[in-house]
Amino acid sequence: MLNDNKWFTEVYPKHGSALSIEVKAKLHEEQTPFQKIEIYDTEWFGKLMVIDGCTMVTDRDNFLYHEMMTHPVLYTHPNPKTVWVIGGGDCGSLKEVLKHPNVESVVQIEIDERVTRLAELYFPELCASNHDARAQLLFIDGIQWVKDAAENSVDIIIVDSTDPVGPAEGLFNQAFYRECLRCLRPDGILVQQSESPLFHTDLIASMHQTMRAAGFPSICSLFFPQFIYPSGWWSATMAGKGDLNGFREEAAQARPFATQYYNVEIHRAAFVAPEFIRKALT
Ligand code: AG3
Repeated sequence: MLNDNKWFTEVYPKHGSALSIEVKAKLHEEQTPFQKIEIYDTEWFGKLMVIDGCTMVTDRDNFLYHEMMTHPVLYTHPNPKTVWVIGGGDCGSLKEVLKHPNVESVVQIEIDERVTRLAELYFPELCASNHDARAQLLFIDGIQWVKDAAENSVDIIIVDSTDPVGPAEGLFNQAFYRECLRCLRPDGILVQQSESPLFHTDLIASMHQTMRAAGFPSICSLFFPQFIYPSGWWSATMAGKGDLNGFREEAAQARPFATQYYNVEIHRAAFVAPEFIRKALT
């Protein structure tokens, strides 16, 4: 059995399973007005951030999630210039978006400033682009931000949130999607982390329904591995104001930056839905 002092464990009570990561030490723990944040140093994954008992990022494997939350949507949109990241306080998505030279401005709207301050301390690599002149970091409620924003004011909205409970719950409903649709310009795309295809199939199906009901004409999900999240397999769901068929393959092939996971073939393959997901979506 695992010695509790040496392992961080996230238990998935509804799915009769758990994930353990061997840790060297707990480096930090605090309760913010929004949530409990813990930072660990691990044996193999580098630093680990945990929020309310749920794994968020490690040095070792965050590239999978952050590349797949950003590059597929940025190479699907015909000409993305302005991007909002809702949540994303560790700044990993922000950093990937800023790799795109044609992007002119990125606003990150994170409700809990402590996530970003701790990321700056413990995950400096993820925060390496925080001072890019195109980046703006706000610490306010993303739901309110979208409500207050002008219509037709953004090309891409990336919702990089925690699970759909607690502070993130209001990011998964029709009212929020309607506001996003209103803020997006004509070719605009919303992309949102949408949990595990295996454990949360119903959530993915209900997101598709709710996005459609909110008025988005095209919706599709993409899939990628993520060891530290429940089931080790994760997804993101895109909702387009226009169609989502415009993969700018040549631009993706000629991307002027390095990636560890994303490439043209991964992009195409990621959108292939397994049979049980197709069924759940019909
Ligand atoms: N956002 C998705 C976290 C969901 C993890 N869920 C869990 N461990 N139960 C992560 C933020 C990365 N920028």
